Amino acid sequence: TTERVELAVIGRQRPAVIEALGAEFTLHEVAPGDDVAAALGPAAERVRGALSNPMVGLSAEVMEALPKLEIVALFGVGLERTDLSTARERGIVVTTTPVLYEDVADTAVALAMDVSRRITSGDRWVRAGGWAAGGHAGAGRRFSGKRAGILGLGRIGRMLAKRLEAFDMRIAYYDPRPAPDVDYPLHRTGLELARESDFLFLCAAGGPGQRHLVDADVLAALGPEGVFVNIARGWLVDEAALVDAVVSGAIGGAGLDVFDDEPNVPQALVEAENVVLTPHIASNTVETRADMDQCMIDNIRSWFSTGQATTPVP
Ligand code: 8YV
Repeated sequence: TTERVELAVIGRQRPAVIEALGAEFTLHEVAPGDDVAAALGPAAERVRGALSNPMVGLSAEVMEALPKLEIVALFGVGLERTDLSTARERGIVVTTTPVLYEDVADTAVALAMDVSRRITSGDRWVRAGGWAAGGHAGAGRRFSGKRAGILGLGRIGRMLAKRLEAFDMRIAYYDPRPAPDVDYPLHRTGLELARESDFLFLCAAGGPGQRHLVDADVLAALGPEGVFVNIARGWLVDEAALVDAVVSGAIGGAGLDVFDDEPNVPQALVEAENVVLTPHIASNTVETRADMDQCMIDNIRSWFSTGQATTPVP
């Protein structure tokens, strides 16, 4: 009999992934927050693959606890909690699911338009009976034709730009690595970009040193008519400064899919009328989740049958 390859399942994974891989591999599920080495016991010595997600990732400590680890498959694209340098040293392959960019870009458009045209706010008002009571809905601000600033012109930023072009927006960007193949004006800093934007979209992947990339100064530069959208990561923003900016009117509004301490959202944001809040759903469509499932399954299967992953991090 051939021994089955053993995999550690870190954090919650989708049933379709568990079912498909469980038919071919021996899975050891580790509950979120549990010590991986302790939870796996002697199996830690045998585990050759790990499944995780970007918000949990795979730390150097966990890699250390898994001496035979060959591959880490992440359900998503964020790499900030996975120790890439340890993985590189050990020759561990890290894979992501690079199939979600369109949905995330769509969500950025939806949030920006929702805030500026007061869609969710209007919905609340209709449901609360404000319209039937004979009131007048307050005016929003135009979305089309405005100046869009994209902070981080990676794959999400580029797909967002393409969508915003259809709304006749004037697009500019800031990225520490300038993109030679685009015509959009590049600003030297995020602050400068914010100053020249009506809508500021945070699309940065976020590496070391990017914490609070968007701070009080950037928000002040965006200004009282400006709208800030975040579909990247909460920790890239000084959330206390964002709360201040929204409450004081230093910015016009914000559309936020990600937060510093998910699932906790600051109460001041919950109470703010000029803010739209979504629960980290930018990539959460039936179609994309199914593609992400398949991507993860393909990477693991392919690695253990051919020695090649399908979507490794370069
Ligand atoms: C997912 C994400 O919602 O890809 C990422 O980095 O943050 C999102 O796509 C998340 O990874 C689900 O675990």
